[in-house]
Formats: sequence, structure tokens, C-alpha cells
Amino acid sequence: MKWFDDFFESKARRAAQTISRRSALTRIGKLLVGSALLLPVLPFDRVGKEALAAGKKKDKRNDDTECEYWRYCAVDGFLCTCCGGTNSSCPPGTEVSKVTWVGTCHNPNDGKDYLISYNDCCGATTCGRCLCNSNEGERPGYRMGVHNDINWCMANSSNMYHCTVAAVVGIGESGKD
Ligand code: ABN
Repeated sequence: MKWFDDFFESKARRAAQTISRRSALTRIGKLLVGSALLLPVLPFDRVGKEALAAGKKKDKRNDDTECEYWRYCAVDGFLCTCCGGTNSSCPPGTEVSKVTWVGTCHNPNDGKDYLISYNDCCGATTCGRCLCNSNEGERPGYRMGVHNDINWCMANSSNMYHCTVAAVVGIGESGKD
């Protein structure tokens, strides 16, 4: 590494002989002022930061793993989206209920009302994840047709309740064009 030391020693000596202390200080000063003025206006990539902020503000009304998802306005049960299924299909190994509870939910994305069928998925033990109880439009249990705290697997070969889906089955009258 001697060549390295010799190289920098000779460079340093030459600089000391040719550059005055004042001019060296002037150059360093210019460099500092220049970077202070220039750095804040450089086009930094802020996309990642914005995407992060947008992700944090995710609208739960459009997230079908959240109780606030718009289709779940009248749900009572464990969300199949948290149990290996989707918002309209049962998890593998379970069977969709033959009878169901139907509600009307407002879709904030298009301003229309939709008829939602809350079928239970049957034939496996209770999922236990993402319990939601929105119950919009529900009435007490003494009027069974308007009560939704019911195991809709009652008409299936296995009555075991696993989770609930929320399939769109129609559009509300007021939502029609
Ligand atoms: N419809 C969901 C459910 C299942 C069992 C008991 C109550 C509610």
C-alpha cells in the first residue's frame, strides 16, 4: 500500500503549494451553500411515501375482510373471507346453505342499493374468525322471517355452521336506472 500513501502525499503537497487557504475555504463554502440550496429542490421519489399513506387510509367499506365492507350491512356471523372462502363462495370442504337471510345494502361506489344473500357455509366446525354483527334491518327473534341470528344450515345434510358469505343477488328498485 506504499504507492497509495505516496500518491496521496504527493497530491496533498501539490495542493498545499498551489491552493491558498483562503481559496480552499471559499471552495468548501461554495460547496456547502450549493448543496443546501440544491438538495431540497431535487426531485426525490415520494411515491413510496404516498402509497404508504394511501394504504393506511384504506376504505374499510371496500375491504371484504372487514365488518364495514358495504355488502356486510346485515350480516351476522363469521366472514368466509377470513376462513378460506370468498365473499360469495364457501371455503373448500363446506357446503352453501339451502336457506338464507337477505338484506339490502347501499354500495358507496355507485350509490345503488343491492339485495344481498347471507348464506351460511355448512359442514365444518365454526370458523371463529372475523365475527361481524351489522344486522341492518333485523328485527327481534319472535318474527323469524326478519330475524337473522339463525343457523341457516338447518336445511342442509350437515347443520354444522362454519362461516357466512354475502352474495349480490339483485339490485334495489331505487337503484335501477
Ligand atoms: N347465520 C349465522 C349464525 C349461525 C349460527 C347461529 C347464529 C347465527
